[in-house]
Amino acid sequence: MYRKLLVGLVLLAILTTLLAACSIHEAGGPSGPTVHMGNANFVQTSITISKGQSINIINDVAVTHIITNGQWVNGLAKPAKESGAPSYNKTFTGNDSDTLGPFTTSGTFHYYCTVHPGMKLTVKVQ
Ligand SMILES: [Cu+2]
Repeated sequence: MYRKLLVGLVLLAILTTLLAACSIHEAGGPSGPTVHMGNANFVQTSITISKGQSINIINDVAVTHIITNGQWVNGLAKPAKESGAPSYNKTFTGNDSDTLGPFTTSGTFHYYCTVHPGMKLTVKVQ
């Protein structure tokens, strides 16, 4: 009986410590290049980064975005993966974030949202 209680308390203590560590990390915000998404758009449509960097993709709204390699051309979805582009296929479900990269090859790479026509991001790596 007391043993179970003790185990429970220890587990609770560990959980609390982990949660506290996580919240401290989030309070600092993501470091490095960051791109935000709105209701049907990337807030900034292009970003220039250095070789080896990754991009924090942050979904600021309660909207689903499916981001993958390719772009919109004249209203048509054109899936395509440039040579050297990190493969990406992520479903954002709302108010969430993810990391795109790292980009290890210099060049210009395109990503788009399959849900929202015209929603695309150009990544320039130098
Ligand atoms: Cu979208």
